[in-house]
Amino acid sequence: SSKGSVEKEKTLALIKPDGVSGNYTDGIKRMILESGFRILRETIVQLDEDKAANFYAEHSSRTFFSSLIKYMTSGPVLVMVLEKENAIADWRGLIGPTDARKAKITHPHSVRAMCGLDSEKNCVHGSDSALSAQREMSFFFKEMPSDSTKQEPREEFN
Ligand code: RTP
Ligand code: MG
Repeated sequence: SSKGSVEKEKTLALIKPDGVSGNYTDGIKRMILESGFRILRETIVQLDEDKAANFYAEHSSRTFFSSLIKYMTSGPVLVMVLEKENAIADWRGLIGPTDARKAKITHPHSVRAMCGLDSEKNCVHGSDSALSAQREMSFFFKEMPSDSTKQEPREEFN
């Protein structure tokens, strides 16, 4: 607004089964909070094959798809909604490149450098666009506003 409100953006973050079982949850949350995100929602979920396949439907024709589904259903995941300005791109930046081996070299302070193993077992997920963030937040949190990843604070709080 004219009184200088900041439009905050939301994104979906997910700690994959290797991140949860490897006890990286607290370290990842610390990185999230130290980077200025608020954690608005969180829940632990055990994905079944149908839910994992739906979540990663965009990759259904890829050679790695069945391996990805096996990985994502191998144990519980921790799902979070993060909020800050530029949350979608900033969370993708904080997690680093898909291949954790590459992350350890090129982005040594990234989440995937800390807890990932390779191009599949990379310990975290982040929405890659506003459309994905909207879809993924309502996939896990049915009461999330489905129209936008942005949220204006109420005028009286500005
Ligand atoms: P994510 O969706 O999980 O945040 O990861 P991303 O955008 O960095 O990578 P994406 O291309 O969307 O791939 C989704 C997940 O599939 C697994 N993968 N395995 N074996 C492989 O070559 C391969 N490539 C991708 C990873 O777990 C990746 O995060
Ligand atoms: Mg992706």
